[in-house]
Amino acid sequence: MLRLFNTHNVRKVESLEGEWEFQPLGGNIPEPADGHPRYKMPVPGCWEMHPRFGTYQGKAAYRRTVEVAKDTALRLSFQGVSHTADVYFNGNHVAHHYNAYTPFSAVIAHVPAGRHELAVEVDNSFSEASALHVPNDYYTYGGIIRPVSVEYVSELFMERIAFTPRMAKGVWEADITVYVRNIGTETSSIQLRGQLADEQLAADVVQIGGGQVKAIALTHSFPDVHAWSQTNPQLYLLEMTLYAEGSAEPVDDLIERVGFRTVTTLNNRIQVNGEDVVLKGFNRHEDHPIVGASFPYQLMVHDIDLMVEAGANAVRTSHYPNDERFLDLCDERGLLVWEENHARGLSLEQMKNPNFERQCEDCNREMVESHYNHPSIIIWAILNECASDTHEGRAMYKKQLEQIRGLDGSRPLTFASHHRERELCFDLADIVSFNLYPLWYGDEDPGELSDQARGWADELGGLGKPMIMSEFGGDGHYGLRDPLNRVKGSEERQADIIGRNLDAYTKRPFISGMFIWQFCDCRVTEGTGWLLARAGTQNSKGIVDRYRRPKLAYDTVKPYFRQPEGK
Ligand code: ADA
Repeated sequence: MLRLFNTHNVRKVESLEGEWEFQPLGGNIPEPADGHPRYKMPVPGCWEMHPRFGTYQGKAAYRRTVEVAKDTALRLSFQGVSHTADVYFNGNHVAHHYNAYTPFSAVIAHVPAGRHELAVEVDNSFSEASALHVPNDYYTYGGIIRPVSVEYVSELFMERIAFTPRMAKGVWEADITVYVRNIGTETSSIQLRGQLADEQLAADVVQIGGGQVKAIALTHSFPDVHAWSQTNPQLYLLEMTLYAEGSAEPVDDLIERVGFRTVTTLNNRIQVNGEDVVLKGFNRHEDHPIVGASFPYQLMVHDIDLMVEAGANAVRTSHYPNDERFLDLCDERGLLVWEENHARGLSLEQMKNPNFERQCEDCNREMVESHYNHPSIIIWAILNECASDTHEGRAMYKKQLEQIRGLDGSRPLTFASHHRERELCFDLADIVSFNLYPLWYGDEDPGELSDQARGWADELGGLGKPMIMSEFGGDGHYGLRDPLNRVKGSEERQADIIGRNLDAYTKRPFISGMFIWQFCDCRVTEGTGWLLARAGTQNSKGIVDRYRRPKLAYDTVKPYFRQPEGK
């Protein structure tokens, strides 16, 4: 399953899900003398699922054939390869991509009918070349972890659609921009037509030069549509079809699924469709003991069902862009999403890695462009707990927030900070967000600390801005029960900590959101130093364990999350 809805009727799309040939390259795993890969590996999947490669970090080659029925141009679409990919088609290098969590594609202009070889060299090792995937409090799996597909495209096709809804004098309108690519050598005249709900859309004839991409914009009113909201997540299919000028025969099509909603931050609060909301939910890593980071649809559903059952109305994609199908589910369920770029806890020294800024800016662009149309995403964020307390770090925060604002002016921006009164970047964001762990990393009272945090925000550039408690919680080792002493690490203590945090935050009107750290326990990098504090090489602050078995804290959450708004 590539998306939770059909994206094409004209363009032929084939999933490349299945068993690919697999061969680790280097490391202490012998390579076959005949050069023929020795193993088979499911795609999508993490190679850590294989009994021989549970801890393998390094390079590996995936290989399969692709049957092409007729002469065509192909677009290879990769939703996520962890963490660096080099793609070869019949031995020719056609794509390079860094970052496990954002999609990329490769277009091959002239492919004759017949059998072709597709090979992907994947690398999940840590090195100077990788500024974002570093030893960390989550695990960098290896493999082609998200879906891959091959699309038959003509010389002219639609790369993407950006849908921006707004309310104008009580009627929903939308700006729709279609990015059309011409991989031919000649200039072509094209026309776009489309429909959404019962409205027919049409753009004027446009010329596109050979090798160019053209953004074709149209604006339309939709008087009869219903808003997307948490309680009524109304979705519509936006179908665009591309024609050569004067022809009735469609050349290409692209179907997006959209929702009409607005997000604002007025008077210290966050609004969806003008209504104040308080975000109550979880930080969720894409991590599971059986599938690693490569989630099948039903396990995504299971996570969302557990979060909604606990009363959550929001989820933070800590600390990277998520699988598009998970976001599709959030669109359908009315779950509000804080999506963020890929970074966790990078020091200024790490931010000075010569690859850091480019890798972040690539991630930001790919995240916003590929996930732009999800109504559930109401906040973009960057650089969790990085060096926003330094002037050099501030320059990078400023540049990235401006980049994202330039890509999308319709959503508020934030970043999660743990720098307290040393924070230098609150003035750059629309929402101020704090990662604080009262009662776990210190014995401060959650209420007093959040009052103090509001003070820091007001003094440091966050005055009048909504405030989110973006992380709080504590370890709770599944099965470690201690009803008498309730020592740190027991389920009882974790429940107590989360309960006291929620009790404080739900009583404070100046808090517009709270995300428990974290939804599920997750595997972390086996390391030294602070990582040694992760018993069992996992972060055990989930309110469910890695197998999604609820801990005592799971029930603690319910009365606070299910509390009616505004109480
Ligand atoms: C930080 C970080 C999280 C996690 C958490 C913890 O706030 O943002 O990713 O590492 O600490 O468990 O201590």
